[in-house]
Amino acid sequence: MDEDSRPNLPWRLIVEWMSSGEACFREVLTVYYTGKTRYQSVDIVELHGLGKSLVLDGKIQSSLHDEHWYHEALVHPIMLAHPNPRRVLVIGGGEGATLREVLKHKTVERVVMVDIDKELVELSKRYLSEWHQGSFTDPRVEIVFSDGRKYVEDVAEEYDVVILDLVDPMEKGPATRLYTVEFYKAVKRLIGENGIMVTQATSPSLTPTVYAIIAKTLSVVFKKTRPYITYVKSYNGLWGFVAASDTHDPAKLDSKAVEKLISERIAGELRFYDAETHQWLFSLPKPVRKLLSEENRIATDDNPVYTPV
Ligand code: SPD
Repeated sequence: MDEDSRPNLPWRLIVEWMSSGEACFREVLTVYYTGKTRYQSVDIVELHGLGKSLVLDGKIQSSLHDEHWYHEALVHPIMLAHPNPRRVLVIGGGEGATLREVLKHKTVERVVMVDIDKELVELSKRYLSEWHQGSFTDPRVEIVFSDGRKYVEDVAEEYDVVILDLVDPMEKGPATRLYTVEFYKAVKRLIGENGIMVTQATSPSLTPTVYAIIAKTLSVVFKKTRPYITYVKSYNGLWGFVAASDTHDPAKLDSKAVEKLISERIAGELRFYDAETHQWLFSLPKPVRKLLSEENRIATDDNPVYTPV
């Protein structure tokens, strides 16, 4: 295409495919880093409307504009639902923002973060200080570079809370085996009857079937599963999570309880999560409830669930 016939679009764009027929494009204002690790492509860029952003394999993972909507929603409801979360396991979360939120809880004595991609964590330390805010060097933290599935299957340690801060289950991505019934059974072995886990669960608006299958899969392993949602502009829609436990259910915390727990147990600023937001996260609209109630498929190692692109 010659210079004069270009459409009226900025030239440096990131194009993120939602399905085979839908994409979202955003102007790239600055490139801080672009390259490939052993596991994935990594772009750290300034995007129009989102600010500095981490993009893995072409998918925006978090941006300064609203990473706190995602990370605070992922971490705080289950941490507060557990009566005394001392030992926490985080799988994924290479930016260090999930660690940052976990470490705000005064009860926490030890956090193990397992990420398969050491190069990504090194890049985060160098370029994403706004996300980790020094969390990687907190004395309560141990970082393990390993496959999360293997770690969970092999480790003897017990945990109160497990947080799965993963990339989506893309067919050729590194996390597909972290969304299956076999994996969730292995997580249950680590947290026992009294623990609680949460996973990011893709989008009820963009990939509704994937979201519903993840929720259904957890429901065959745990006595209580609680899907919930937020909105994340960086992900172009609603974003889903599923909390699971044999004992605890974050949706049972009323506003008074959340307010009290926040003031007793959390040190540091919250920019997204509070008692009112908690109630909003767990109020699912009718179509999402219908979607979840009608799903019967589960994801297994032999028949995993994938996002469409
Ligand atoms: N489609 C983007 C999904 C991102 C989910 N994982 C985010 C990890 C951020 N720590």
